[in-house]
Amino acid sequence: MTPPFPSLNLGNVSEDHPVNLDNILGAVTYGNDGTDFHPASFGAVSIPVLPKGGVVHSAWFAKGPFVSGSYGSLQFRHNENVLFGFIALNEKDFPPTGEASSLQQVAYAAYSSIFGAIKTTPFRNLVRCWNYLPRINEADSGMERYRHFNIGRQDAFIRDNFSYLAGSPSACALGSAGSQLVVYFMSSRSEPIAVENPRQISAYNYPSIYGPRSPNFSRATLLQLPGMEVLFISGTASIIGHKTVHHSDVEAQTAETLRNLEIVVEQSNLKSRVGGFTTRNLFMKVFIRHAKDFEKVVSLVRKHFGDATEVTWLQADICRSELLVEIEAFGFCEDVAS
Ligand code: 3EB
Repeated sequence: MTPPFPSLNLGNVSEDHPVNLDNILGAVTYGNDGTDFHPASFGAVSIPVLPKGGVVHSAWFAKGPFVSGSYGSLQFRHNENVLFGFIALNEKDFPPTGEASSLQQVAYAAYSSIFGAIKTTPFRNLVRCWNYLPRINEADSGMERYRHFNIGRQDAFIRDNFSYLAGSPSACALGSAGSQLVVYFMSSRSEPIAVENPRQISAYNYPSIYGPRSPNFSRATLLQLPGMEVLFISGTASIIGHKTVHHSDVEAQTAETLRNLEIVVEQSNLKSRVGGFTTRNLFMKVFIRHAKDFEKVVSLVRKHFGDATEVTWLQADICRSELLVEIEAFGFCEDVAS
């Protein structure tokens, strides 16, 4: 599926089919083998590809000319409208102190770098963040590591004066292998519009039973680009209100997740200029906790969306131990007036 709108597009590229690097804003390599890079790839996310392993280079296509830059170890590349950035930090470089765990510190450092970097550019609106952290559901000093991550992330937003409540970027947070926190992101010159899901309490308002600091993300963000509007849907799961529903039932969780996706697209259309987003032409990443559930999830997702939706299937831990599936999506619609 190739949308006819040129400003921004997502797709998987392979080394077998060399693509014009002049058309790629940035790419990230998913898969087991961190050695297999595409020349456009900024780095690796250590998450297995389903069903057969291998690697997927997930690329953002955009119109050049591009300008590349760095800020400490953070790498970025931008055109006139959007900036793509990538940072990977090693927890071992942040020994725990009495105040903060390694993961809390590394999350704070990664986000401080992101804010520092985008403040040196005109792309100061954080639109979308992708977070990958090792051993996401493991406990550290009696608290789940994901919750340590949430403290460091929110601290950085507060310190750098970025909105951590309404107006937060869309995001996802998954478990990965290795010892690095990997965060990549998109930021923009113009301000995105945040979208929430009325079936769910906004994540930034989750009660403290999910940790001392709420995760700061919006359910989706909308961005106007020349000739098109784009939609970044956050990791979406089987959550109603603030509660996980359908414990231990991957099919019911998948069905609930699909309903949540439908609602987020509906809500996005209410806030969009054109209102032409549909769930029939999304680019999705589906994260499945247990590889054994692959067939069940594929069959429900395919039944729901048909074949127009381009899906990358990945196996990952999800940020609540009872969640078995999470789906994120990118959508687009033509906007001739912009
Ligand atoms: C949820 O809805 C599931 O911490 O950035 C989804 C998307 C989830 C993003 C994040 C977490 C994040 O709460 C988890």
